[in-house]
Amino acid sequence: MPRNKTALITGATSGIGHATARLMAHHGVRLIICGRRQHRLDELSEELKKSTEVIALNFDVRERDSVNEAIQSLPQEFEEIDYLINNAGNAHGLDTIQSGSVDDWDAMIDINVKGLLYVSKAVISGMVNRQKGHIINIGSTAGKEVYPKGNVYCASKHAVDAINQGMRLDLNGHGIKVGAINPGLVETEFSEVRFKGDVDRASKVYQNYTPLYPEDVADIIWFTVSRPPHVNIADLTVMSLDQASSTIINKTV
Ligand code: NDP
Ligand code: 8X3
Repeated sequence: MPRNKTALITGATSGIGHATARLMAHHGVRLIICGRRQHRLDELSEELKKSTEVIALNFDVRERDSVNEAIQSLPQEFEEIDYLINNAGNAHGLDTIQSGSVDDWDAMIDINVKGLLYVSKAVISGMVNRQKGHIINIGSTAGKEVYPKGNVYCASKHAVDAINQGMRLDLNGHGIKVGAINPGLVETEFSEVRFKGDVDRASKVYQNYTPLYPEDVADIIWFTVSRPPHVNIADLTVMSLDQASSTIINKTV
């Protein structure tokens, strides 16, 4: 009997990654859930173990050695990763280029760009050896356009867009699907992180219109991995009905 598919999801402790882990568990996918908040990894593992096999890996995607050690520590039965969901990431701050914090810039480049590369590097070699796999890079509408005060976050997501294209070119002919999903505004902990724990300010980002919810993006990720073997969703942008661009949102007030 063929074994169930195995997915490695970064940023599974919250938002889009958390919803994706739940949906994949529902479909019987074996899961490697990743994040830094151990209590969240423990809670999610307990929940998902009722429907599938789960391993939790605690590492910071910025730490190249930790990334490699964590992925190399996987038991044999989890070594063959079919789906890599490169989702971990955040915005840090919303400031003009002249007032932005260099620490915030470092965080966004180190996590959203370099972290994604470190995890990909650790997983792609096995995919190339097996000549199969599927990588989904979570980009953003911020990787397709630039909005005021979005400067470095937008740059990091434009980098994800370029990396997604580059991966697809280089992995062509190796049986590995590569595609990006670029959501607009999704109500998660994203804005709480961007505004450094200011919950009031964060909640206002999603008020007076209907944003996307993490489950909406999880559904699309599932659609993407469940296409026939010859179909690769290369690049998909999704916004809520109320959003037309990063700055045009149909708000009631
Ligand atoms: P959340 O803040 O809810 O989730 C972010 C996840 O990333 C958490 O699980 C967090 O886990 C993980 N993470 C953050 N930093 C690190 C790190 N240094 N090392 C390891 N894991 C890390 O946000 P979303 O679910 O919204 O974001 C997920 C992805 O979707 C991001 O790439 C984001 O840019 C993208 N996106 C979000 C949109 C939105 O409007 N929400 C729209 C478009 C794209 P932990 O803290 O436990 O490490
Ligand atoms: C997250 C969406 O518009 O806040 O990538 O940058 S936005």
